[in-house]
Amino acid sequence: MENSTIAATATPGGRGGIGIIKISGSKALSIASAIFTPAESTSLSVPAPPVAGGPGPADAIKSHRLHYGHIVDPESRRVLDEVLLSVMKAPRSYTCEDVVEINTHGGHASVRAILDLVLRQGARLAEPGEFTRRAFINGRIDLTQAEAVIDVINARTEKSLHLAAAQIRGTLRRSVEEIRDSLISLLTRTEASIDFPDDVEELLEPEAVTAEIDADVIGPLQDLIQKYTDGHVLRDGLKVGVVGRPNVGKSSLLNCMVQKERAIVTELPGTTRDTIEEATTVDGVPIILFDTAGMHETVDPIEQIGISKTVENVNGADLVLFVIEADHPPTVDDHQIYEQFKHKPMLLVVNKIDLVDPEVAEAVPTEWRFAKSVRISALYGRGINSLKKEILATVIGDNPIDIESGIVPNLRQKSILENSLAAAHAIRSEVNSDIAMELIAIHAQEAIDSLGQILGTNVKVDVLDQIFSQFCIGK
Ligand SMILES: Nc1nc2c(ncn2[C@@H]2O[C@H](COP(=O)(O)OP(=O)(O)OP(=O)(O)O)[C@@H](O)[C@H]2O)c(=O)[nH]1
Ligand SMILES: [Mg+2]
Repeated sequence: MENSTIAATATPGGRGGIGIIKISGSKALSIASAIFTPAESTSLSVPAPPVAGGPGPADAIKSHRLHYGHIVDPESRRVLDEVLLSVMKAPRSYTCEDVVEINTHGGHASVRAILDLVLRQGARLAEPGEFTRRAFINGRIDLTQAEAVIDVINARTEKSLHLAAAQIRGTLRRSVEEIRDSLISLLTRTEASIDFPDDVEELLEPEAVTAEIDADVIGPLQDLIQKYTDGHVLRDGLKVGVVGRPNVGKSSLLNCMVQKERAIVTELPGTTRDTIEEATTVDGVPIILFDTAGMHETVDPIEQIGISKTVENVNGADLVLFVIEADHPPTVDDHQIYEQFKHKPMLLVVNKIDLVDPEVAEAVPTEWRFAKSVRISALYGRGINSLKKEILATVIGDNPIDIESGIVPNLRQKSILENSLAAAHAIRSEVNSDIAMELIAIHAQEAIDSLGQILGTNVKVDVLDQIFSQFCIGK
């Protein structure tokens, strides 16, 4: 266990109904005793035994209760605020350490003053994610569950929340543990056959072992990797870049999709100079839309910077919406934009259909290849629902995301799963090629160690630093 006692504000800064200051560590109870005055003398403590050297007031604080009273600065005797204080003694707490939470009136000054007082009493300010990191270090949760805490905090839709909540309950952990157990069993038998070569036939009969690796290791690993591909957009959001010539209606489309006047729209070409990002939700899937500077040949240095930013941002998107005008045949600039992004999944969005005869289909160059083309009027909000449907269909396909299983690995976990899969394939080919048992053992150990990095059993400190730095302070 860590020795230092940490403290932080657990609620967002600014004005609010309540603000919560969280303290965790061996001094949490004594700090609480020093600064909290219960409204009734009996509410914080049971009477302390009068034995010299016996337990002090902190030991006598009742756990898993809410205590009503005031925070009083012990030096100045000044009352800082009226509060509710909750106490959760180790190990039955979030961090498995003594935890105290002070519920104060939300407001910058009150929360700040109490946190300062707590720090003056010997706590130190918590690092981002340090409470959750302690829950992990102290063995209450594994690393998949710790990472799911970030996902819960970041969840933008009910579906994303459902996935994160399932992962906190340990769905991914259980799948990974099952695969690891199979590998451990294989490793044990491999090591036994190294020690007792006469029993190899019986311990590692190639056909049976191959079938076993396929069913218990390779299949489940492939399944988990596929689940990332199918479902990561629910957690990470779908990045959709809107590109096109100046004035085709990209900003109008963004505004229409997010239903607010987010980007400036004018009849002047070159209105949008910078990439504008806005989030929305389609059918429970978070979508992050990027409106971009109109692309064309230009000598204007500001526009040129905007255009190179467009290319950079849109290259990182999951899907490109290429907007053209229904009332203009494609221009040289349109062709160049198509060439620039044709390597990406792309939808053609024909805008301004209100300006053309609905019976006449616009000319689209035959060499242009798109997942689909959708006709819209961003000005009048026509075709937007079909466009939303096509966005999801293009990226997710016809199969709805299986959120019931509750398992979608994140990018870190997925690349570890891929390493484990490579090691599992290596075991499979060794088993079938009569090569030394030692090599099978090495690959099995490799796969076991990889999976341990998902669970956090053998993960490096810098990886942990990187994971927990994504948290907010106070979690
Ligand atoms: N008639 C019609 N006009 C539209 C439609 N969509 C956009 N416009 C108009 O087209 C003009 C340009 O719209 P914007 O949304 O600013 O175009 P943009 O592609 O963002 O332009 P830049 O930022 O300059 O690259 C504005 O006058 C819009 O009102 C549409 O569906 N129909
Ligand atoms: Mg614009």
